[in-house]
Amino acid sequence: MGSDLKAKFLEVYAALKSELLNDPAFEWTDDSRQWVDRMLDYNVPGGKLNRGLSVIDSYKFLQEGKELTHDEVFLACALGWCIEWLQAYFLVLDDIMDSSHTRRGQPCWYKLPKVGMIAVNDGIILRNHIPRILKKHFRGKPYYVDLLDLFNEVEFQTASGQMIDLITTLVGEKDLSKYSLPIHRRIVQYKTAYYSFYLPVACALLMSGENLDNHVDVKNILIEMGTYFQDDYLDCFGAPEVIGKIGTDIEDFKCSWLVVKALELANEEQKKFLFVSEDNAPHIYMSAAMGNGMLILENYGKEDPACVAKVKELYNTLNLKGVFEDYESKSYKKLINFIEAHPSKAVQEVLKSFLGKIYKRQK
Ligand code: DMA
Ligand code: MG
Ligand code: MG
Ligand code: MG
Repeated sequence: MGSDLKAKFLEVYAALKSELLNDPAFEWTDDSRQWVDRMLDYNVPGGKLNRGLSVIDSYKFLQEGKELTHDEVFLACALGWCIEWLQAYFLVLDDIMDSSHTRRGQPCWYKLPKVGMIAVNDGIILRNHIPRILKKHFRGKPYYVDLLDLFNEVEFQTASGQMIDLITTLVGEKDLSKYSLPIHRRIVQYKTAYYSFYLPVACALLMSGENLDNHVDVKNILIEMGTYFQDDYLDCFGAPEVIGKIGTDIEDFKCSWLVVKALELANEEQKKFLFVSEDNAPHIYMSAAMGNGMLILENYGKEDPACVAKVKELYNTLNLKGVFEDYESKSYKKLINFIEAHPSKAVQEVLKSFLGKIYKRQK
């Protein structure tokens, strides 16, 4: 994908932003317009833009090499931006809920002194921009209703994923016996796979005049992909200057792939090393495999950097890096086999292009 396309994509961002800042449904003042302008620039375009750009990419594959018209490029970009807006909305709120510090190489929006909890309403504004963009540019299209329905469905799935991600960590019920691979997969499937993997391709399919009910197989492969390629590994082992954020999964007691694996692989001694407190008082701990215990963790889910370091130390002792790489390459092979079994070459291209972007990614 050329930098031309990215430049075009960013041009469309400027056009959409300008429409939103002049939305006739609101009586704008200089202050309010400036606020939204700044809020959008801070939160919407600063990411990798993979999801947004994938709409155009996928749409091209589905047109099988046919040159796209100006109008088609604009519409595909606009749908791409709707996904980026959706992500910005979820991330602004996610960073508050996860007590995160940085995002995309800058402080999280809510961390700015002038913003604080205004960020909650900004999240709602971001979310409201999506149907406004869709109405302005897609109202007359035969697939308009399906598009609205798609965004609604995916938003619901994502919010539900966020809900289970959050309630799994409830303080006072720090029971690690529920931290299993199936629960982890369920969280990732809902909180990221639908909006990151399925949504861009579904947008391209709708624009191509397809009925989504006829593409359940594509959806299943994409969800499978999204479930394997989560960012939990990067949260812990990614370089903050590369991923643009400081991971907080350990502090937040998240049901991350790493802790699930650690519970699966650690022997009793390693757990003791990890879970015994400073004063060496004995604590009860049980492995997830034992299934019924309350695990009192001394180090997981604590703000203290020394505790976080101990957790990472155990991850290293267990060679979770190597375990992840192995898991990643096995998942890749499995997905390639799924994809190559698909009857349509164009769909295969869409799926392979997606997989290529995420395999062995550093950010
Ligand atoms: C974020 O999950 C999910 C959505 C819907 C944006 P996360 O908290 O694992 O993301 P990150 O690690 O980027 O904060
Ligand atoms: Mg987060
Ligand atoms: Mg989160
Ligand atoms: Mg994460």
